[in-house]
Amino acid sequence: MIGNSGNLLPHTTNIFQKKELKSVFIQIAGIAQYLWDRGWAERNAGNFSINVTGFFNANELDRLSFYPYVPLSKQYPHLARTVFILSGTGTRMRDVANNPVENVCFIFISDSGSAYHLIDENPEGRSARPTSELPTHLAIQQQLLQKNAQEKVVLHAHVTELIALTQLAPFTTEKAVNSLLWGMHPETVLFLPDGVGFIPYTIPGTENIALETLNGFENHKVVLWEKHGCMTVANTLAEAFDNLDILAKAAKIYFLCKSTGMEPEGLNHLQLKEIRENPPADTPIYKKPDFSI
Ligand code: 2HA
Ligand code: ZN
Repeated sequence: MIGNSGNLLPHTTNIFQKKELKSVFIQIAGIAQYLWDRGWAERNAGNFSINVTGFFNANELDRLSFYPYVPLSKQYPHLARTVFILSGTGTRMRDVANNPVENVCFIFISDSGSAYHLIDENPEGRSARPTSELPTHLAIQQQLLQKNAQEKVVLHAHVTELIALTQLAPFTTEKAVNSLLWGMHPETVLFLPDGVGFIPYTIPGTENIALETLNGFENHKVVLWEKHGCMTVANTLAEAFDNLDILAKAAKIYFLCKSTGMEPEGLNHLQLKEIRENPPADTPIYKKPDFSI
């Protein structure tokens, strides 16, 4: 890392205390607590990124380029001059819940998109560094911007129920896992009509998993990482949690049924088609059905 630390924004509010971001920090604390409570974030598991560029004006963005400069191993041209809040590497989700300011970091992507500036002005005196899954987060965030998508949040968690599902050979294809998840509860197809992408086991934290995950997000809002966990994109951290919660519920129903020694019936093709075509009027994020999967 090169460059100065010190307080380089003497006449502006500390970035961690920017009042417009207060509600974002409240949501970070709340969702981190849920992830810990659900057992989906053991030790330092799980991470997230939130594109908060919209909270800054051009002058504020200019000042962020004075902070320590950290080269990236890959260039992200579409992320030039964007600002992200990221969970810190090695931080525990339960600590993020108790003290988000101390356990997240802000980065500002350089003009060329080949480096980031770490906004190391944490008022608690310790600046977290970005999550080990930074390459995947940046790749997905760039894909979202390129698609002009509304989603600003990428969340990774070790959702136990979904990891268990990917340990079972019959569910290690996209078709099989979606068919199972959709069949277990009507709300799965309602809220996740495009289903999930499935990435065969790959080493975490690498450019390779980033690339594979990117492919999965071409057509899905959630991507399962075989035997590891899942990644989701959403407008807010709360909605990102909802996506995982819906899927965990479906997987749990499957395991509960199996624990009786019997096979669940599942919703049939016609029942699923009916839900896709006639969603309840109050379904908040229903989008046009896509029958191509
Ligand atoms: O943040 O979950 O995949 C730690 C992890 C890496
Ligand atoms: Zn993980």
